[in-house]
Amino acid sequence: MKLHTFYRSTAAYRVRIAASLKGIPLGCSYVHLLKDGGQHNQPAYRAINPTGGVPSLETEGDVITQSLAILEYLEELYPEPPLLPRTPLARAHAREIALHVVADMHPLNTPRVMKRLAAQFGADEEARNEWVRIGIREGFAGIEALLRRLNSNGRYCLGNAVTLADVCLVPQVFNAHRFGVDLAPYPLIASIERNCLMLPAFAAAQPSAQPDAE
Ligand SMILES: N[C@@H](CCC(=O)N[C@@H](CS)C(=O)NCC(=O)O)C(=O)O
Repeated sequence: MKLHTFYRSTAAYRVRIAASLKGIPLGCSYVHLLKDGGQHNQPAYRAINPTGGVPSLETEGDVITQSLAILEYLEELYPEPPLLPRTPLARAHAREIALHVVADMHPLNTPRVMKRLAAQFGADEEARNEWVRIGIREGFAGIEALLRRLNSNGRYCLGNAVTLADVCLVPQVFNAHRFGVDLAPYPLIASIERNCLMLPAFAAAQPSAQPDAE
């Protein structure tokens, strides 16, 4: 399997965490999202992923795009350790937290949105960074409340086993650090991130541990 990745892509980071937890050997191809006008915009990468995002996973002579689809594929192929809990309700909650990040929060802070804010609305770097911070604060306020309501009292989002929820949440916390969001109002999110990063699989998947890190 070959993962097309960029070290600080939070969507690729999700896949790296899952592969690392499950011990799946991945070859990597590095796609720099800023160099050369964005290597993901070059014809060679568009031939792999016509929508132009990372990650993409080459497997079985085919390509899967969308991190959540890749995560579910890896889960089905390598069920151990499971990223989806046993009961339907807990599985729904794992997907619920994951989707708050993947579908609601992350799409607001991709490079293509940053570019559009600058080109169409003249937003300078500080305005764009504040846009990212506001989105993260709003999203994390909601997720923190959900985690409180789930009241799992564990080390991770849903108790004491890592799930899809943690795999998606931790990369978004990386973005929060990157843009200088204060995590004090979100103590559950902050402690879940700390606990996850103590696990070697999470540590190995971090942006700073990637060969293409700058
Ligand atoms: N929903 C997609 C998001 C893919 C995506 O937008 N990835 C970002 C990097 S985190 C990207 O490649 N963006 C390119 C751009 O915005 O131009 C997924 O989960 O895989």
